Amino acid sequence: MIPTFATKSTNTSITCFRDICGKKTTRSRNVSKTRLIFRRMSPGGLRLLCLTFVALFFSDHYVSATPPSIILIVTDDHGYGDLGSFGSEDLRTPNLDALVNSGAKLTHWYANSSVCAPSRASFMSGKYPHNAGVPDLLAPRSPGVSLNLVTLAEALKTSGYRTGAVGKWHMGAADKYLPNQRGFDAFFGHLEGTLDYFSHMYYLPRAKRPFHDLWRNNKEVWEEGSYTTDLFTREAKAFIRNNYDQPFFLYVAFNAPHYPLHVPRAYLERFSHLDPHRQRIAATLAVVDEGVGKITNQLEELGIRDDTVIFFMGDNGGSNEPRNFMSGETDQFFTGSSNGGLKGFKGSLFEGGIRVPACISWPGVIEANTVINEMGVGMDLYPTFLKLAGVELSNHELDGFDVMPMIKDGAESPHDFVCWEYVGQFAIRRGKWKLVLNGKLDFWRKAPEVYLSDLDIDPYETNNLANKHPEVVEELKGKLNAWFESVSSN
Ligand SMILES: [Ca+2]
Repeated sequence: MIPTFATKSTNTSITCFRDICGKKTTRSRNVSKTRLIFRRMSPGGLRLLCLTFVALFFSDHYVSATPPSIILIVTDDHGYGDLGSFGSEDLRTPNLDALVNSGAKLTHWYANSSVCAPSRASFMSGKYPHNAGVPDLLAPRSPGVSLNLVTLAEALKTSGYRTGAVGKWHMGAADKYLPNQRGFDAFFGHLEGTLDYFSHMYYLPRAKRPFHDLWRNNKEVWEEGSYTTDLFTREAKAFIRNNYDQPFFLYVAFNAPHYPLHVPRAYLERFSHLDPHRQRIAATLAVVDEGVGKITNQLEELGIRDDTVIFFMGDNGGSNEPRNFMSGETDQFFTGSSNGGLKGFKGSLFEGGIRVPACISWPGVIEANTVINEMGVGMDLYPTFLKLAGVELSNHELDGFDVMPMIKDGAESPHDFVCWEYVGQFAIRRGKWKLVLNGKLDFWRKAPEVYLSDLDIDPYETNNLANKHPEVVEELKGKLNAWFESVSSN
């Protein structure tokens, strides 16, 4: 039950959502048959024949022959406005912009939470954070995504994919919750939510016992002095080189631009004209951008770019958390992130905390320069990727939907509505309406308790329409309350 704001509940459950828009589509992948034959006959194209037959068996997805490889690139605390292709005029992100322009730019893509761990748990499980067992941030060495769930990596691995994870995990660091235990053949990165970019020590304000946190599979490794973004790019490229002769799923989770925003001086100097906070974000993202360019170039060099789907998204909105808790800085808020004018920051359920830059690129299948303004959310990645892989979705209990019809065929969003809850804040978006209850602007600053916006005419949530449209408030409260009861019961 939603405290304070409860209205009469209904018996609606999240499983009903699927009944509303459980659409299927029939569409063949529009690729060159000659190229596909070549791919299958070339040394690099000796993909698993059994997967080819599996893919052909399922006619209602976009793959006509071999399932594509899938790369999911996630950035950390990346503001909606901190990308050239999403309106930034002072950052330089040519490689990410090229990726966005090569496929579909997703202007209304949401994270399932305004903080790291729940957001990631959702796309790894296909479920709302509460149903994934991770409704809140995870403390060090905590359990994570529920062990009774099949993770996205496990599902793809079962269907023949090689699976790799690089970068920030933060989906459970206790035994049994580690990447290699949750479906990844290979892992290189850190298990907790934040770390020093050069020493790779766990980095949290007032942490009494900092510890080292860099791992290759289940073994601790030491690369002190090497910059994490460069390490993760190196490892992503290596995974691709080692696995490109068969379908693979690679999860690349850059820890940038999460605080403490350490960055090599050479990159800082490129942006010396910006104020110090903005300079930090610009420099940190410049290294990420170069990494994305190197990863896509690796695909090109191996001749598999057209056979690889790349999905990119931020894990939550840009942050105004202090940059460096140990530096003696006294600024209360970091001012370097831009959410492109959206209201609020990381920690908030207003748009700035949950709407994130995102795109999907698949040359030859998704037209370049496509713009999708329909609503999608992180938990949709699970069913979308499984469908691309030729996996039957009816075998999985999911809260998300396959969004390829929305992206490829111009279909409406599969969601009648999407809900959020984060430490007592609640939000729901249904069509143009967005209701936030007990909302905050970040981790600290409160907003009016009941806040209704019409996103069509007011995307920045500047005008509270709660008093003007009480009937809409009550309707959305009812749906939100029913949703929260359904996820809380798990
Ligand atoms: Ca984050």
